[in-house]
Amino acid sequence: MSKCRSCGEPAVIDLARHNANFCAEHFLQLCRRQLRKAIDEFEMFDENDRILVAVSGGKDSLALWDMLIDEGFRADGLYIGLGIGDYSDASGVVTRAFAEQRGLTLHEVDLREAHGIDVPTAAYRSGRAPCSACGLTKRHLFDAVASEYGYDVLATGHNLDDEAAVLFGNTLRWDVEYLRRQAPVLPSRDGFGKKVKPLVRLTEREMAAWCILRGIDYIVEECPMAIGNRHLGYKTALNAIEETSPGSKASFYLGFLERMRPVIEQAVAHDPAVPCPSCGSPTGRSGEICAFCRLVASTSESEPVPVRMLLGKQARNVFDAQWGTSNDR
Ligand code: Q46
Ligand code: ZN
Ligand code: ZN
Repeated sequence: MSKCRSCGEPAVIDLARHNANFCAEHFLQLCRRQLRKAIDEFEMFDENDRILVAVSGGKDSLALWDMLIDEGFRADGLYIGLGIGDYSDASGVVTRAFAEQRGLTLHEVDLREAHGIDVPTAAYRSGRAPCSACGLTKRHLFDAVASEYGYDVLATGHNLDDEAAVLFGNTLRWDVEYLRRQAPVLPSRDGFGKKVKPLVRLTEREMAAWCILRGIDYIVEECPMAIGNRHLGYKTALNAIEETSPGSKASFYLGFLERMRPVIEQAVAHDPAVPCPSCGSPTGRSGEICAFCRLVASTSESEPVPVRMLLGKQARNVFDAQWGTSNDR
């Protein structure tokens, strides 16, 4: 049996990118160190800040919330009911259970109750890709809730795999504007809090292991809208590279940040923020109604559209196997 690099006791995990094995205690310690390093290196927040963690019920966001509390930070949760069929219902259940078991504060927004829309319906009626409608909705609600309750920082559970996959996609398309803004920290703007990604030095597999070792129940299924999408394809490609060349993913993304940091910081510092005349959220352009308000205005009167209607054949098969075949799902 392999031994822990730090103490020589039996190991519970091998981490090829560190070329080492670890016991539970020293693996958790390594995760805490990587978290701290990201927080300090990018000056994300300190013990005085009030942090709002966007939690989805998945391993990354629950692990992040757990780690921040464990490290003594003041962190509350925000769960958004996106209306993505049974997936959303199940993710709400595990998120609430996590908060209740630990006596933590969880804010909740149900998109349909609060704004009369859900992600599948908004995507279908507006012709937007589901993740695009979802992304702009989440960004809007993160800002709105953080500013309503006066949080200093909004933290999301994006990990190294996520960020490397986004970087890979942006690089394949040479999307310079996105590359210039792919930062683990977006500074606060006009009363809207800072946004941070404290897990950028930790992988998806490490976060799953964190949850298992800490006894955290999380929703294992991916969001059905993600099945077969480009982003997952980029992750698969990077995993294949990582397999033969451990550490490639980290050096690709963290190397990018190291070299591009001055360019990125300058780009995000000068992003314009003009309030939307309808909801007050920051938008890029003066006098224009923001994308979220336009989405609500154009789709809130529509009949709900089931998730299955938005899925391609392959995704529908996976979805049916996970959640059943009823047409109203
Ligand atoms: S929840 Fe939303 Fe993700 Fe589902 S619809 Fe896409 S963006 S995949 S993180
Ligand atoms: Zn050990
Ligand atoms: Zn608006």
